[in-house]
Amino acid sequence: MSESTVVSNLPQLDGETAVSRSAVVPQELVDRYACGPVGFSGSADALYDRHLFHDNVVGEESVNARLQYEAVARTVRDVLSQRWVRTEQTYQRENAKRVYYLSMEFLMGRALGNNIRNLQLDSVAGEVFKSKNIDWTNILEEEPDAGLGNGGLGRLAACFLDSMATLQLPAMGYGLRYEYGIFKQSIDNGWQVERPDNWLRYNDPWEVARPDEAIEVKLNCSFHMEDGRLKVLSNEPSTLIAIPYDRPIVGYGGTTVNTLRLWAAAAPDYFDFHRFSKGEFIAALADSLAAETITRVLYPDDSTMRGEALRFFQQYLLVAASLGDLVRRFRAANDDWHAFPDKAAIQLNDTHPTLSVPELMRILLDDARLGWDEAWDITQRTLAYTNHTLLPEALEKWPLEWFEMLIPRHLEIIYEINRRFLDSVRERFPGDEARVTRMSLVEEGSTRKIRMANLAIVGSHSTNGVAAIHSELLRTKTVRDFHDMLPERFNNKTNGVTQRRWLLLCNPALSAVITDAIGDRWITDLSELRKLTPLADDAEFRSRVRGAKRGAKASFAAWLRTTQGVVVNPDTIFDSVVKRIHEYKRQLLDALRIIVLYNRLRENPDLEMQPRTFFFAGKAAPAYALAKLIIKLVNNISAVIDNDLVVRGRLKVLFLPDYRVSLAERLIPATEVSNQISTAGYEASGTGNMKFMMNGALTIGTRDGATIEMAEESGEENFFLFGLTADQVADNRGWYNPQWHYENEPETRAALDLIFSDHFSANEPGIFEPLRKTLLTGGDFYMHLADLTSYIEADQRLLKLYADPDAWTRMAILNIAGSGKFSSDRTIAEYAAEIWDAKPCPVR
Ligand code: 26W
Repeated sequence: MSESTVVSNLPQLDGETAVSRSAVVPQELVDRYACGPVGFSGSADALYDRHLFHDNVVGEESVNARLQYEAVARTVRDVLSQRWVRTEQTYQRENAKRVYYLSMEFLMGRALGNNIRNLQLDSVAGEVFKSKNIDWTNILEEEPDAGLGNGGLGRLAACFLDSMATLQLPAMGYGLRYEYGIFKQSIDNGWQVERPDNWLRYNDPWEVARPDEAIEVKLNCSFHMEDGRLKVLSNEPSTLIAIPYDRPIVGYGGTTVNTLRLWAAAAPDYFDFHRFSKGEFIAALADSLAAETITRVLYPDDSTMRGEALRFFQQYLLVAASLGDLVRRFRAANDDWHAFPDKAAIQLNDTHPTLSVPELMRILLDDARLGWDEAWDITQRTLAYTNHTLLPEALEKWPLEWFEMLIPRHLEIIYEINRRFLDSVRERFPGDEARVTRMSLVEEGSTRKIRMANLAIVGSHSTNGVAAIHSELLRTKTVRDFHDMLPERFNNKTNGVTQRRWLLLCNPALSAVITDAIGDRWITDLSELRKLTPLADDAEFRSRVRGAKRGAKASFAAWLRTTQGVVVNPDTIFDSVVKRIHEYKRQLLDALRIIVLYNRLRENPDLEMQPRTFFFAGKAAPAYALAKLIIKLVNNISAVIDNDLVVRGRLKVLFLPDYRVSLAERLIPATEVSNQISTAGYEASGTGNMKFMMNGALTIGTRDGATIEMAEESGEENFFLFGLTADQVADNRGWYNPQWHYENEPETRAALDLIFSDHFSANEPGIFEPLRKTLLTGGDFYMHLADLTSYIEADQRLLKLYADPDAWTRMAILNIAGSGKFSSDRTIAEYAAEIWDAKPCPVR
């Protein structure tokens, strides 16, 4: 293949041509190594070969799929590397206002397919694969998912990076380079088993270490290892080093390549110098392990805030390193500190990076030597906070003593912020000391704590929820006192997902059907999908959409058979619930629905019922015993149904282990029924719901999170909504009695009795007893039983529609057509305009 093929597939930048790129290098060297310092001047084949044999110093006999993957990825990185450099050069030259997205989690998934697609290198890559006899699908499988996140919040951050690059915003993600991402889940005898996710075992071809840009982080304590555990010595100040590892974020079209900068903790070279000189050379070096421990592993909890000091250190490291880095960048181009809010917008992804408030104040007070009022004004105008959960148990509160031990200066600053803030509360609400206590940044009690959400709201100019109902509940319930006082700070930004990964990349067949019908502008403007509305009545188009869905089901079934030896029938209805396992998300409600259907078939084997396959997938926090029991229940139901001759072939339940981005990319296109069944008022937004919708699944769900807005967009008549509303849930709390449903609803009772009779646990009697407390005697906090009957009713309506393929597909098309609002491009455009005041800065 010629070099011009490769180069011409990328949009040319001004003054940049294939010739001028290669002209920089003497032709002799180009010929010998076939790679130049600017762009690349050799053919892609040659680049690939060079990486394949030279990077890992191997001969032909050692080549395997992993090495091929690495070589392909490095070749792609060569292609984008100079655009990446150029992107940063442009931002610097223009001194553009930057957006910094601070997040403890980035659930990126795989990069190779996405980068090739966004660079529009598909055809070039195809040629290389052909000429090198590479099996493309195998190669993609070699890339481990970058699983640096738990679930929705981390995946949202990843979608946002894609949208910010595509919208050409001068944006950067800051996170931590965990050596171990979210644990790998396997299932043993129905139970979840966790294994470490050693995703960096092999060289990661995407990351670029930049030790020369390391940041020193000063602490008021030091660390060392004792019996394999991290020990803290207070009042012994020390320094940690944060080393940045950059990953490219390729915008669609390949012009903008932004950066995700992940920090790894390390000990400085002079770490524990006295111990070196006292002759304890080896011991001191061994203790440098202690420093590296800080970014060793992602905390796998997304439900409860656990008081882990190491997590607090992680948060401080992220904040201190990122702010140190971005302030250095600001200072390199600006003399006047007052310009800071015009040059930087910092978004806090949940409260996890809230230490940014005192850290930025410290920088402005102690380093810049500004007065308090100026520093405070700059801090507030720069920072903005997104809340992602209404669950009180997930709201972060950190013990005051940890601040004292690690960052006493920050505590001093927080006290002063609080003093001034509470004065203003008293001024506004004289005599209302109860309110003052509620709003204080400090929670009194046996262990005093800092309330991170309060600190984030007070220290920023914007607080947003992630769907309309969620933002409303924030304002009226969760942080109502703050809204009373500072209403102008509150706003909503309904979540979205990137259609590049969640439609274009993961569902090529449906993408082609859509593009054939309305052109490809939807790839960067998802509202274009509205043009599909009239086609819902076009029989030819319906049949194409049906064909794409059928194809995706067949490929998913084939993949399950070859990779896990599981057989599912693509002629059954594919029905999915995939998300973290949590009581409020109510996977248990889905299990009860299935048991009701199962009972109907057992009672009346001649009953007509379309055959169905129910997919469950999701991880439970390792310490969340009930969530793990729910996984066990689903697996046991699955096994019992498989062995029951009456229902075999009509109902099948499958728990897919190790739910992750790359599994979602296969399952979502194949799904026909999307379950979004959280207790109304508890799911902040949901984003899986949107991915299913744009892939032509119909939603059966509650009026919660963004599902409400999805139904608004497509019309409620095209949704299967059921259950209590958030208001009804709140109003019924006082007198709700699950026992009533058990006593008065025969099918509810039969379903529960079947569980408690050990029908699904014949060899493990009694294991599901804890569910009795959850669902019956303990009050059923998430109101499963209140919604079960209406869930079944909605399900029956859905089955009736499925029996009419034309009517079903028509509705699916109307759903796709209504999904345009749920692009993260729309969400990011709103953040940029309404929170960040950030403008595109095209790379030149
Ligand atoms: C204390 C540990 C911890 C860690 C993560 C607590 C809470 C979290 C996250 C806030 C949980 C999360 O991922 N929330 C989800 O955020 C998505 C993106 O906004 C929403 O779509 C989901 O509804 C919300 O549950």
